[in-house]
Amino acid sequence: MIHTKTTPLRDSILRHLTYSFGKDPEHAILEDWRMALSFAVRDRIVDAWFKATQKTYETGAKRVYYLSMEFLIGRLLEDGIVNLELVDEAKSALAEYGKDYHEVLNDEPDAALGNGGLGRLAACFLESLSTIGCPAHGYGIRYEHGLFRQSFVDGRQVEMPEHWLEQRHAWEFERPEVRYRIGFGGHVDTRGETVRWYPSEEVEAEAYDTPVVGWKGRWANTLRLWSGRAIHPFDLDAFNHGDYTRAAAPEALARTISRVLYPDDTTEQGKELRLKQEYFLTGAALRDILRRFNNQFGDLRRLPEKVSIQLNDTHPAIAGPELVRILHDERGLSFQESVEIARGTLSYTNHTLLPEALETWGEGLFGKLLPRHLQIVDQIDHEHAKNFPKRTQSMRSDNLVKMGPLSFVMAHHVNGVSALHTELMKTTVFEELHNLHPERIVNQTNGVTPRRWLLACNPRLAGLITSSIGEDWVDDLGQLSKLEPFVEDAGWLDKYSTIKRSNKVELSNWMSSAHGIHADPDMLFDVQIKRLHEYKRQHLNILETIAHWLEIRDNPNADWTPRLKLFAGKAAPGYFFAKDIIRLINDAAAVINSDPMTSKFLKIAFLPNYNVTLAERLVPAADLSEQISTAGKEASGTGNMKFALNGAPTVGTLDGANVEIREHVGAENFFLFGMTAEQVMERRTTEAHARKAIEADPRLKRALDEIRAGRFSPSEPGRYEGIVSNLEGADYFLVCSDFTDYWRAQREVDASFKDTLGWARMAALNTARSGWFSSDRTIRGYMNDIWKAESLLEK
Ligand code: 475
Repeated sequence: MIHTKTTPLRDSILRHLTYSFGKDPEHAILEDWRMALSFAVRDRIVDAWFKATQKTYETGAKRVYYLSMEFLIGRLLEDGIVNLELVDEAKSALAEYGKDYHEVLNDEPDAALGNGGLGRLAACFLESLSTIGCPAHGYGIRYEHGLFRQSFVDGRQVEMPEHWLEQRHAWEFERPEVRYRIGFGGHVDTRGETVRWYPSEEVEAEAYDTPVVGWKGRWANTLRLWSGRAIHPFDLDAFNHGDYTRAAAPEALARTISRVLYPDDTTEQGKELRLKQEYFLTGAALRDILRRFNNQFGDLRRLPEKVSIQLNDTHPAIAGPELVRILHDERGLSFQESVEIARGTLSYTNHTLLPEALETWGEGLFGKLLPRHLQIVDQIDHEHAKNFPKRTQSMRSDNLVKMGPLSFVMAHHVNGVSALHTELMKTTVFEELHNLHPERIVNQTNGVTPRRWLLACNPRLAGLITSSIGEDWVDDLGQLSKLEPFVEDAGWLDKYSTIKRSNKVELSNWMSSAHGIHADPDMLFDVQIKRLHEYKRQHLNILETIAHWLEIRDNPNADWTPRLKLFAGKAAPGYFFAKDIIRLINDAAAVINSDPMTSKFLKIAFLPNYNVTLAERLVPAADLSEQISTAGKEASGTGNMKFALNGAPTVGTLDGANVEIREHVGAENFFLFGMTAEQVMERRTTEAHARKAIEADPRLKRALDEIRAGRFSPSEPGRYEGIVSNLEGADYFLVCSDFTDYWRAQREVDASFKDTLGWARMAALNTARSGWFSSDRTIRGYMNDIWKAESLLEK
């Protein structure tokens, strides 16, 4: 083995620039430098990767497989540099060549192979699995186009295709030798006991591997993404007949499967191509898992002992019937035993209770694409009904295949992602199944990786923490509690606030150069960044902002706390209500930002194209974290954790992990408002709840009246009639009912922010008490309670 660790980074960069990219320093463009640095870092990751793989084979340890349709990994270069502790060396090496470290890092495209929370969680989990040294693979799809790029035209969201592979990508290894055939359609042949599926269409899944390195490079796991290709890529006969379109058709068709990520977050569309993608991922992953298992252990009865497969939501739920099909139809085990082995191997995470997110497939479509799987689902359901004759809920009713109940029945554990969400699962969607299988549901509250979400994105704060308590917090985040005594030291608090202020200056400079948005770093930076959704209630935020603006205008000489309202987030292209909310925020920003009477006190900015990289800029600079979903709707949230960790107190409802954040940081360091999940359910049954709330609060009424009158859309006064009448009418997400208390909480924020020292103390306590929200803690929870897997670093 070549010992790259002993080669200085600067030599390795130059070697790659020369021999991997054929450039000398004089002619290298920025991308060449970025690639050369990436390859130099990658060499060292590969060393760790080989060692980890070898140890996994040697010990015969259990392996964990995380199946997910999304991995929102973002950029990888800084992650690698930080985890290998190469920051200083990389900076000085580039400086020797006259290159700026940050400029080189900024050249990397952001890999947006996910929509939001679920995909980003999968990425944090991969990093934590490597930090902990748990042998694991992530399996996903190598989408050619990730989540669309968002821009605004006249305040409206416009979507453009994203093309992260257009620039050179440094991190993946193509594995042309790792290919599997994935079939669709066709017919099922039954001869006595022998059942065989003969698909009518086949595509090939080809593997691409990305190593994922953990803290200090002690371990590295693999993210294996599948790309679609044709088995016979080129129809020579068609070509010879001059039909060039038909000649290229097989290739185009097969590639369509991994062409694009569906941009719908928490809404289910029931599209044929989506089901194909789900089976493509799952089928390829299972073949790969079984091949590896076979080589090492052989006896399929040992599968649950050596393999744990986690299903990230129901998207890969076809794994249940597919595993049964392979074990029973192809390997000859009894149906019963096949089901038991599959269940011993599979576990399922639920990420949302929203009814529109629960996946179902029409049996016609499902049976057309996966005829054998439909039979197997029916049989699984039938056996389950036999064991539980009183059962009323089925995975096969209303001519549908219901992936939630299927996942539940085929998993040995089912988990929610925050304490509240897990309890609600037991009393809502999975009530009956939970009563039949009371041991199955467990909780694993989400977490975030402190390497990316503190050490890398907030180096100033990370530096202060390390100089105060040492560096062990980086992979043992609970140690942040050692900061508590410092919080009583005014000198230390001053350092803490100076850091926040520097982060705000840095963000302001970037906003001004990248977007021409000028922000005063002395304002309170109030941040709401997440997907646009009615349940997340960005419209509650903008309504309060408008009401506040009107009040400032009534009394422009009062001592208002200056605030910058920052928004970012994408709306699903077909979610018109959410797109209207974006436009309303942009329209309100245009009017309010140009009001000379209020501009000292209030500004609004909606930053376009929210992604992981933008979050890394915003989180360290935030003063206030907006987590204002209707209680009972946000399964967990993970942005909420990133903000608390980086010293932005929350204004929020008792929803998802907010509940646990408040318990950890202390009620006095959290701005709570709004109804509880129970009160929400109760309030929905109250007649005309919205009208009553509006009548009771003149501020709310005035804000709604101004929107309706076209104050923010003078050229088209009726533009927001849809939003206003929704809020006055059904208001399913109870924006009006929670408005008054939200307003009160925001005025409490204003008052608290004026007390500079008190605010710094509150922010610092948020940091000191957020140690529990590390994804390392979450992954250890999965390892102990669900996977029964071990770390190979502690052996
Ligand atoms: C929750 N995405 C957050 C986060 O657990 C939670 C659904 C269907 C298709 C594509 N994407 C989805 C989600 O359901 C999702 O992102 N859910 C989120 O998972 C991690 O913190 O509360 O909304």
